[in-house]
Amino acid sequence: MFQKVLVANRGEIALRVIRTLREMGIRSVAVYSDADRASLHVRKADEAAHLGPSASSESYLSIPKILDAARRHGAEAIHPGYGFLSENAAFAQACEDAGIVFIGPSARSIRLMGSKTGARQVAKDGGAPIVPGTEQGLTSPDEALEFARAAGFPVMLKAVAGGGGKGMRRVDREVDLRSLFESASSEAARSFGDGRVYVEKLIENARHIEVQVFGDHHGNMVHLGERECSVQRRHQKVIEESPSPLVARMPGLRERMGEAAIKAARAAGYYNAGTVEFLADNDGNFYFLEMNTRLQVEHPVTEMVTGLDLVRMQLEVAAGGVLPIRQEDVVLRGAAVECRIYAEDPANNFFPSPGRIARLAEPSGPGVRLDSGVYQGWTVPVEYDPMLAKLITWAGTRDYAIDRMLRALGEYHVGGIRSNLGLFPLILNSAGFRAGDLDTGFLDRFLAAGVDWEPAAPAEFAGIAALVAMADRKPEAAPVAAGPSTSRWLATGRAENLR
Ligand code: MV4
Repeated sequence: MFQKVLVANRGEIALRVIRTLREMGIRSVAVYSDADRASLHVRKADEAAHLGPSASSESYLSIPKILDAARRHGAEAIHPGYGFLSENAAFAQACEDAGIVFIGPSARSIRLMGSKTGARQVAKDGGAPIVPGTEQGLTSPDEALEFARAAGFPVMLKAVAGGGGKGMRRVDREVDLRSLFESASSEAARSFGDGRVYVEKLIENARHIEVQVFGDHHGNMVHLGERECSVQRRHQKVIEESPSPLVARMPGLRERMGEAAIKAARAAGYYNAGTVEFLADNDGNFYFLEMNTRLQVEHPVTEMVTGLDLVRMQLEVAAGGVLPIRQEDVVLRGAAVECRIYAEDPANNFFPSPGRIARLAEPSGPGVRLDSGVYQGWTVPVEYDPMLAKLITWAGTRDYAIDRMLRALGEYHVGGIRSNLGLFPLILNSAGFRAGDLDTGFLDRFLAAGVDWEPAAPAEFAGIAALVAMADRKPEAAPVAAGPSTSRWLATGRAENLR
């Protein structure tokens, strides 16, 4: 096993990886930019290397700076986390060329799956169902028109180099095709430096369900069940869960999706952790969408239901070890839900809300896991993704996991900046979510139906703030049990109890 590993990332995922390294007795090397001098991942690592200015291009995206840090600190391997360089084939290759182990798939697998048409070809050749469409980029809108006439409208134009919905256009009518083709192509060229576009039949009201796969360097591969990721906004996931409520009620569907995922991954010569994304409809039809060649943000829900540590497994197989489990050893137990906590204002069109976290109270207790990258007094930088933390709950059933999430959310307070914490109870308590009746349009419809963001009266806020400040100064002041009609604020903060 490695003795020292560099974590080429920041925030909660850097901390997540550092924790498993500590458990395995492996020394950790954090990297950081100017904006992250005081960040938690730097404090928690055994060693830290400064990369440079806050701009990602001069820090977390700089291949030479990261390799140089690994060399200087004597790290034998690099964990890329998610985002940044995690799906950069050139980085994986550069690590290999430098004699440093990239903890992930081969550069070739990353490259194969990075092209969306290439990935469709690989998945199809491997025997996984794909959405009807073209396996090549199109040279003109006429080719898209030809496909659309044969397959029928609506169709979806997508960027060959795509991902995250960029360069993607829904086309409902023949007359719109040419202009939408041009706008998809120019957006793709701007976003990816590659304007190629292809076309697929559009799957309406689909769910986004993804399968976790894991392979070693000896030809062993397992799937670790699925995650339902349909609750998203603008291609940003908000709530994920495992098992998927749809898959849980469709006999045999998990096995069919799992086998299809393994087929797609095998066809790419895949090893380490990977995720195969599918679109699924309520009849149990599913289609390969793309493969993510990294550890994903939402991996904790899979860890909670399988009891596995995916980062430990990543390290073991990257060091040449044999996968510690076979397919028959994988048992999904109970249910797990994850809420992504963002520094953004849901009442103001989800505008990012960076700044100082003046107040932080974190949930804990039975079945609660908090993967957070922040602390009270820290300033959330403007330069990076505004995700603060992931709150994950596990329980024996989906309903109990949701109840537990509501309880944990009630213990969670973030002050000084805006967060989306207030949104989750509304979603989790909705009839649609409770019923597991989800698709990728769920959250847009929920928000469009109108959410009441009326803040509490300012006078009440001032009173609360005064009591919190007093409690801070007199922590020894014991609250007195309140009667049944007294609010929790009054129960713990009554001014006359603060002696
Ligand atoms: C689709 C689709 C419907 N039909 N393809 C969005 C991002 C990219 N990864 C693929 N996406 C979609 N492709 C066909 N043929 C609907 C989506 C889609 C979506 C997919 C996953 C998660 C959220 C989504 C939100 C809107 C649209």
